[in-house]
Amino acid sequence: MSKKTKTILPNSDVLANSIEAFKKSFTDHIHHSLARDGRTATEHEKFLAIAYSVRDRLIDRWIKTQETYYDKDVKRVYYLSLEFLIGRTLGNSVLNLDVEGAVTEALEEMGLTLEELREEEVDAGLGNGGLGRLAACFLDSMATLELPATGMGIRYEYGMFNQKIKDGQQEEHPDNWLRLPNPWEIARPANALRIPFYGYVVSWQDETGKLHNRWDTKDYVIALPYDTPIPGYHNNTVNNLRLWSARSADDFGLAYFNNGDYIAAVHDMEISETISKVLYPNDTSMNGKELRLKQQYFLCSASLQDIVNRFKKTHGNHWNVFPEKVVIQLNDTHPAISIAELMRILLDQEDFEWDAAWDIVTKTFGYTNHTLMPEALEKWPVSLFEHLLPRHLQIIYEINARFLRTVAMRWPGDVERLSRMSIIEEGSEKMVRMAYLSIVGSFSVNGVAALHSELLKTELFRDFFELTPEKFNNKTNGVTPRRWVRKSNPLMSELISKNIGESWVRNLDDLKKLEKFAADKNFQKEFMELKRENKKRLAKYLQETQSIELNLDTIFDVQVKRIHEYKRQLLNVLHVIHLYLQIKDGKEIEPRTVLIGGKAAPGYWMAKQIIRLTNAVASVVNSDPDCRGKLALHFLENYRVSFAEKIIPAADLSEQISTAGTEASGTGNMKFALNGALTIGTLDGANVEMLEEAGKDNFFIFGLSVEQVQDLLAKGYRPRDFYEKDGDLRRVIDLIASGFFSPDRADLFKPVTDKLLSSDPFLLLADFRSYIECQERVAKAYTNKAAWAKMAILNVARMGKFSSDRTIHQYSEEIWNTKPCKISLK
Ligand code: 26Q
Repeated sequence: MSKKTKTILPNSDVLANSIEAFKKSFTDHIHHSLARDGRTATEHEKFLAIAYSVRDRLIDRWIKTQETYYDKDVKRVYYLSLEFLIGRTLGNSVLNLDVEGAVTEALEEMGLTLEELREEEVDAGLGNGGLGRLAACFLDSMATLELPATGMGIRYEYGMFNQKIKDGQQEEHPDNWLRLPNPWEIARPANALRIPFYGYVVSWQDETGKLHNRWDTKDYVIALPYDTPIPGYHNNTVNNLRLWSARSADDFGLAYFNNGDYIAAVHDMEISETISKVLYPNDTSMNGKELRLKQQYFLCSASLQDIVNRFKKTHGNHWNVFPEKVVIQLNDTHPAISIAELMRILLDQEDFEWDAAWDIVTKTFGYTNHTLMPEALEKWPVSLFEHLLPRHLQIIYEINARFLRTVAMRWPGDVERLSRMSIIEEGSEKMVRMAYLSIVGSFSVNGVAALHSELLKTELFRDFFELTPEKFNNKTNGVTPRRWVRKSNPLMSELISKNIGESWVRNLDDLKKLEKFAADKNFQKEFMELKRENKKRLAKYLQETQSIELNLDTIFDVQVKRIHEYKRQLLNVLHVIHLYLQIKDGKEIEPRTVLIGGKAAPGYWMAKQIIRLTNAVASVVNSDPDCRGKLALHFLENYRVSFAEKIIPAADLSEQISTAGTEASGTGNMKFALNGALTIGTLDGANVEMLEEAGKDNFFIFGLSVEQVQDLLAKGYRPRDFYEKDGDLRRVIDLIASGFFSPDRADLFKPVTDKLLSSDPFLLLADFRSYIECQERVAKAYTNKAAWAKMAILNVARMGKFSSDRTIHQYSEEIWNTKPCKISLK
């Protein structure tokens, strides 16, 4: 868009936000976009028609936003991520556009409901869990704060798999989410780019003796961008999420075509399109497959070409201002090859000298780390790089050589340190350490909660912190209050707004004003009533979709998140078995419904065993008449964003029980607390900061601290000692080991108990007693409804810090140096 081109604004009459205008849009789309009439349109087509009607109203703001950024030549932030776990979009767009009333009324006048049509939308499940959902919350906050931001990712044809439980075990089913049209995306074939792979490096010297390199390759894939509008809350900003889809190059099979093997040529074209075919479903252990590295480079190359093209359109070759106009945030190390890619562009295409190029690169990138687990740290074989990205490997070697020289100067003779800090790990198979590349190539390195960021400095990246302490900082995660409170919990939102006004949706700290109602009997009553309504809504949904019957008069004790040993769903199950034994002993317990949900990585055997054990215990407990009305356990199938929106508002108790020092932050913990659940948790990740905000009287903390965990491991942890000392623990473990929960295969869960007794790397047995006692305090607290309500209300009132608006404000001020840009529609 040049300054001279005038934006052509559509007929404002058509796009008014009145009830009548929405009705007209809807029927127009049923007719002209979907070729149906009111009688033949399916429910899904009705969803599409209202989605198109809403999208129409985003378009002029979207165009205007992008035009304003260009005209004002603002500094932009690009958020690069292999995952954007968006979920559904209709409800969110309707809310942010402030057309909820009109859309609801328009649909009602046509005999439809927004709530029902919303259920027709399939989740955009383009992420695994926390990291992907964080990226989605950040998009909402960046648009709400009017920041010139663009998300860049991959348009996977298959997102996170759909989970089915068959005979108690997880089955993975492909998520073919694009089988139905995606009304939110717009393909931009005009902006497609070529992505090279493989080939070799050609080097030559010019007359002056300067060495030049060029990456020569015949293998290309086309990156086709699809844009999705990201509206801010009640403002005119509509940012862009650009997702790249792989297409074969037109001339791909030229050799075949020339030989007349047309069919073979078309068949081969398929192969290049596999790059964006499927999301890798593992979220902790890294998966060293070539296709994954291809996906990463595909995203990085496409995004950087796009970023550089946009920069050059305004600034030509004035590269010195690049870092003043562009900042790129790396969502973990997954897009870290961007660092080598920008170097390659500057050196080989823009003819830069090394130092000048490196100066620009290291002023451009920020890196966010999301994990302390060593097995999740990305490492790629040098041999794979050599084959796929030979020029990048050369550049990484040069970055490393120069970097190690600075280390050697600072610590002369410390060869140990050089090998520890090297970007290239030596060994039988040489590896590229992506985290070290990210640290060296970035001006900012951040963790995602205070504790996590401290541990990065003192443990994982200690050497790097010693060298460049100024790079290290913390940005505690947050969640968007629009989706996770205002939209998912309309009843609580209404109660809050009725008492303190609506400002909290944008300024979540305003929830503080609820403190004065915490002891108010009336408010407490309304608060507990709406919680019960939310429990009823969940119960109805579970009844309809999974034939699960819930008892509303029990504590809803919920743990939903990816299944991983470090998150300790197994500790939760041990507690359920303990309660079961209590009931069998004739003891009275506070009635409880334990809900556990989440996906296991398909190749993670132990995580799948935990699901299987949960279902096995559930079937015993739920069918035992002694447990009726007292204890129930259910595994919730296919946990995903849209399901979370129903589960979280219904929870009384939120389980955040990872071993201290393992969960970087957690974000589900924040969502639960903001929805009026109390937390039972360890001193891990963001729990520490939530406790600080809520106060220790309003938080159920148990277990070893990070220091205590470290001490115990240092002096030699012997889980069997805990087993032998604790009779309750012994009974629970023995019951599982005896085959009680697997009568057809008595040894089925032996590997689970054996691991607990032999190594127990996540210290379940060490924390068992403390957990049980804490759960007893929870049960006791729940008997006093007024006291419970007060604690829950205080939690809501004091969780303002955990808005992703606060997080993004800090990224913007402390890392990006970006400024808000108001969008005017005039
Ligand atoms: C890496 C290489 C190859 C294949 C897959 C991966 C991969 C993919 C996803 C590795 C890790 C992930 C996801 C990590 C993740 O979700 N981490 C979570 O991030 C949240 C947001 O910061 C935190 O709140 C959680 O504590 C953290 O576990």
